[in-house]
Amino acid sequence: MSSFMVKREENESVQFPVTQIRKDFPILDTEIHGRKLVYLDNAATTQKPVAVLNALAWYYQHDNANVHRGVHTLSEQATRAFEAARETVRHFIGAGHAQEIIFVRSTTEAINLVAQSFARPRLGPGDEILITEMEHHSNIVPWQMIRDQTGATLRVVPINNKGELLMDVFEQMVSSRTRLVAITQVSNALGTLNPLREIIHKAKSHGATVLVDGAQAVAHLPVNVRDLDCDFYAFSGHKLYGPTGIGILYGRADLLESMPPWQGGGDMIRSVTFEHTEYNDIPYKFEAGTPDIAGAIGLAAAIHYLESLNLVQVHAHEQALLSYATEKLSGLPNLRIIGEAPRKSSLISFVVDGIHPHDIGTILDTQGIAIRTGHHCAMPIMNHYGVAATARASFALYNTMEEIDVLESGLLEVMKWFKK
Ligand code: C6P
Repeated sequence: MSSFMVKREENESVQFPVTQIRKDFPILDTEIHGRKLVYLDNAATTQKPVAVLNALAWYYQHDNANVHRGVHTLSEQATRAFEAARETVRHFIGAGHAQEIIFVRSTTEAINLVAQSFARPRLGPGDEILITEMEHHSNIVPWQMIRDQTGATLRVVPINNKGELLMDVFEQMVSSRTRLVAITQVSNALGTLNPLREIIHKAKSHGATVLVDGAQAVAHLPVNVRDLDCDFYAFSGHKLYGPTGIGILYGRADLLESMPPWQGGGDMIRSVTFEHTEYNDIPYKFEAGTPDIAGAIGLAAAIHYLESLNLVQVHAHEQALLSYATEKLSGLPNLRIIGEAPRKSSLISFVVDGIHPHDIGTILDTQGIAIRTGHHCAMPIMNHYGVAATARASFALYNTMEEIDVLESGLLEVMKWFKK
């Protein structure tokens, strides 16, 4: 079954062209240990389509120059392409203005920017930052640093054993003391899709600012930051079929205007004397130094590619993969799925009694199957479930039902191997 029907509306089915799509990703033809690669580590990073590889090569072959600096033609071409990429991102996430899109290195850098530039100057003793038990370390450690730097309190909304946020506890915890709610849209360790609208609405009714970690969401479901009504939204290009080294911070213009820059250097200034520096406008105020120009252009190419496929259909395809994988893996002996929230995005974490996740990952690799094993930079989640690590298969738009069958057989092999 290399392509199959996905339900888009109740009465409408469309063929998701996965066989065709796979041809856009040359790396998927790779053999690993003599077996066809089955790449199921997409939550760590996605593979890149030819459109992205070509955009990078084209930029370096035809347009390469520094941006915002030169009057020469190449610099103007590079600047045009870089700013067009910003506009592509703006449109993709439904932001109101291109100046609300800041190019950063990654989700991690985006969150640290908000921590240091938004939270640090504003927060003090008595103020509270609310995060959740299912956050990635990138959305925990920067807030611990702010807690230590400002005297604010860091509070953590717990989850239940299915991996859902305890919304009643959240409602009790959020108050007029809550200055910031920083929450993931999709958990990278559990797959849980959080009820963001409800959370943002509640947080805002208490006057809190909301940052959404969209690292695991933006490649899998349509995102509109204005519909969500979040204040900040962070994501990484490399989980969205784009290059590594480029990420996005969306921030509401009025908030960005009110925030000091967090790094100084070229491009973020209007004028400099030894006595005084006048900062540039947003977004440049937050983009000190030469940016990852090729990365931004590659990210825009990835977004155009994804938009050409229709994210609603991509989401339906990945949901079909997730339910098929859940059904298959649930049937395997001694395998326990970690994270069984009713609303999940495209990944499945699991443990097998008596077999360390690293052994599962290593043996699957000998069969050409790439999954991730470990704590997934979400150690508090591991603590919640009393495990040191999990194995995780995560899906992308180019994965197929056959690959899930291969994963299932691979896991049966691993289990046989350990019975010997
Ligand atoms: N999760 C994973 O395998 P960076 O490294 O900055 O691109 O993304 C950080 C990050 C932030 N939030 C969430 C929810 C994430 O999943 C990640 C990255 C990878 O799960 C690498 S640990």
